[in-house]
Amino acid sequence: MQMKKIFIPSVLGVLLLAGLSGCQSDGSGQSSAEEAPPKEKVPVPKFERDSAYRFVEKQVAFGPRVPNTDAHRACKQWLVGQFKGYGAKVIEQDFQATAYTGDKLQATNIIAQFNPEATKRIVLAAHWDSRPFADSPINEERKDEPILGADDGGSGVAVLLEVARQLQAHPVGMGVDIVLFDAEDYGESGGERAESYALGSQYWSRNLHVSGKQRPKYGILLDMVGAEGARFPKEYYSVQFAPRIVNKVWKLAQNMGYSNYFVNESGGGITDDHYFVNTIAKIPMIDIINRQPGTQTGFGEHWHTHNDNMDVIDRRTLRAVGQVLLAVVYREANGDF
Ligand code: AHN
Ligand code: ZN
Repeated sequence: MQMKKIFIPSVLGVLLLAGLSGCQSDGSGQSSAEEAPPKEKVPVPKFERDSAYRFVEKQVAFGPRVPNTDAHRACKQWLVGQFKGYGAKVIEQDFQATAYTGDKLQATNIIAQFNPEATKRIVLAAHWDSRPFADSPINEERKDEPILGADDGGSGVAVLLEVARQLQAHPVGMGVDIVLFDAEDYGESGGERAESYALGSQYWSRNLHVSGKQRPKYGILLDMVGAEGARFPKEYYSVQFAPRIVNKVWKLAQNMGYSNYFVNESGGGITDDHYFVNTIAKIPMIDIINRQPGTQTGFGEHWHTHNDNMDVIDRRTLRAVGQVLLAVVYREANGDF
């Protein structure tokens, strides 16, 4: 395997460098017989949890990002500007969707491409809209008002923004498509109609921004990845559609010391954005999603309530997820994932 020479000087100071010396020659032109063949460790940038935390704060400061509102439009402009600032090619995939309420939603999937020409690609996703109501069955107050969605929406986007910032600082030899789906959370609660959710990912899956050789090999969806004490069991549809990816990501996370978050358990199926990417686009995509066994909803207590604000966000959770994601990306690019 080749070292990427241009990569090394700019990043030496900040990378997790374990094993880099294994690639260096002693000048003799031959390796000693006793030494095991040098196993090259992949340098992975450090995920800055404070930066990710600020990205959650920034989104929440716009107010609820509900389609057809000023906050939604303003946040979109900010997100597009951030990705452009990180050197990504940005596609605003506008679409109109009809919600189960009959509301016509003006919506936009935001796509940030790194190395847009590369044929080896993966996709990282989250939803950037927030829910127009606080209709959790355990919530009694202001049920018809939109939520801030610090965790439900904000956290996944924040992690991906920090990943994008690292992709600019430490260019990677592979294509990465970051896709922020819109209109995920305008769905009917408690209903049988799960397809009332995830309108943006349904649209994207029928109108991919890439085709042919540039289709992503697989994808990773983040949903509610910012709360204190988050637990990520292996979500059922992820295991059905992309078992190898699930198992590799969880094993990697556990080896990195994050087994408190990436628990070795099977979780129930969630009709989340990845469900439609798997079934419509036929791209294997897993979902990293916080499930809490002790609660009535199976999600965090703050889920679809007005408590989904900055108070529930824990930098350590953001970092665990973000650092695992960076490890996946940089290892995959090196053929070591
Ligand atoms: C359903 O409840 C059918 N899907 C949940 C997906 C979701 C909502 N993720 C965050 N908010
Ligand atoms: Zn939600």
